[in-house]
Amino acid sequence: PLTSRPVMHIDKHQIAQHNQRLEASHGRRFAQLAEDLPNVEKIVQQLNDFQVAIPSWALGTGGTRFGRFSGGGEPRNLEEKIADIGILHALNRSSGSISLHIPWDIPEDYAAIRTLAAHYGLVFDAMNSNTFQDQSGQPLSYKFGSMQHVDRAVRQQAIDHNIDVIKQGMELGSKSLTVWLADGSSFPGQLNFRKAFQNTLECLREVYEALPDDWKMFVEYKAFEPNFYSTTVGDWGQSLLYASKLGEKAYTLVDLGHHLPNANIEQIVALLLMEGKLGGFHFNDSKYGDDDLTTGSIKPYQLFLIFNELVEGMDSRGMDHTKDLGWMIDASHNLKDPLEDLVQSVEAILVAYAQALLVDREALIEAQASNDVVQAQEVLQHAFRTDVRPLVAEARKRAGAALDPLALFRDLDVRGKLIKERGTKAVATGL
Ligand code: AOS
Ligand code: ZN
Ligand code: ZN
Ligand code: ZN
Repeated sequence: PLTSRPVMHIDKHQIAQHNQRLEASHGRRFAQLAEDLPNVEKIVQQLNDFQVAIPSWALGTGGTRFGRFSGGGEPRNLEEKIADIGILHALNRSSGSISLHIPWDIPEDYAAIRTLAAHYGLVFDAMNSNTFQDQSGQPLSYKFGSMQHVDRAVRQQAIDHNIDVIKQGMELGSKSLTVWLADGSSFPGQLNFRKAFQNTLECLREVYEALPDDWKMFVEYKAFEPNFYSTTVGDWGQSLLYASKLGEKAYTLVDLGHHLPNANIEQIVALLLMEGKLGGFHFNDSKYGDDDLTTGSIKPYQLFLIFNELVEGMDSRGMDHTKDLGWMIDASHNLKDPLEDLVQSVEAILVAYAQALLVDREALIEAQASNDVVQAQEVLQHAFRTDVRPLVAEARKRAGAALDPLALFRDLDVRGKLIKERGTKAVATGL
């Protein structure tokens, strides 16, 4: 129930004032860039339409297994998580949806939660199930896996949970279920790989059967962690195998941090798209493993190359950039203010997308057809090295958002106000 309306919110006047201050310098930089771009209006519109979902678990300070250092003012419940994303969306108008995690976010009153989200202009993105932890009062343990488990009763519990998550999502207007399984083994001999796969497939099938017709199921893969010898949905091949066997509503989900080092993610994306089996993304960045760092903070060129494949592949299949794939951030913030980190991540995603939209497709096709390796590289790097930030800022301005969301966040002392409203008490959130 909406007992208290949050005190902290950003209004149109604050944004207009902020934009007015920056307008002269922004206008100059945008005009200069626009002069050289034939299709600038179209690109700005595409940037305007692009929305990235925010996971409910990314709004508090994350941690590692060694510790967690809370920053204060963190959301204490689902209502406050929605309010935080409302703040973010007011600043950038590019993060108009929230992805819930069950059971971390069980709504008490679905209608009230829907109303609150709508108040901020937010909708509900993919629902996330959790069979990687034991919840208090849960009859059977997931210590040795969930859907892969040797005991049918444990598998049934995992199936039931996922079906329950679908039902909760239906109440909220969500249209997809993301299944990430921690299942696997940490020592050779622990698992029969084939049986683990078959058990998992059988469980996913039962969940798939419960999926409404207009829903999608995303099968997320991950190379390792928490298991360190094998993972039962360990790579895109295994995920694609499950998704293909399940049916047309099942897709592979790519989390950028879930590959072995140096994997060519852009090639994976291209082939999954070709097969019509790419479902969506979890954006983040990493140096080593599932580091869950700010998107674009470590390997911005890789992010651009991924978007380059996305734009090329989606356009060649006639797909809608805004609706046909699930775009979500999946990050954890150990050092930064979570909201500032998310502002940076959304910006990085839009920058990479804008750069990909700039790629001269015809020139690239020509270079490829004539084996002109040098020219092919030039075409891509020309787009990547263009400073597209004025395009992204212009798109924000036209959407009624802030030219510089991070600066406005700080000018308004949003975090200070949230701390006043909510206190400094640490609130444990997700992973
Ligand atoms: C775990 O490593 C995966 O990235 C999941 O997508 C996600 O972090 C988890 O489901 C959060 O609950
Ligand atoms: Zn993920
Ligand atoms: Zn992950
Ligand atoms: Zn991650």
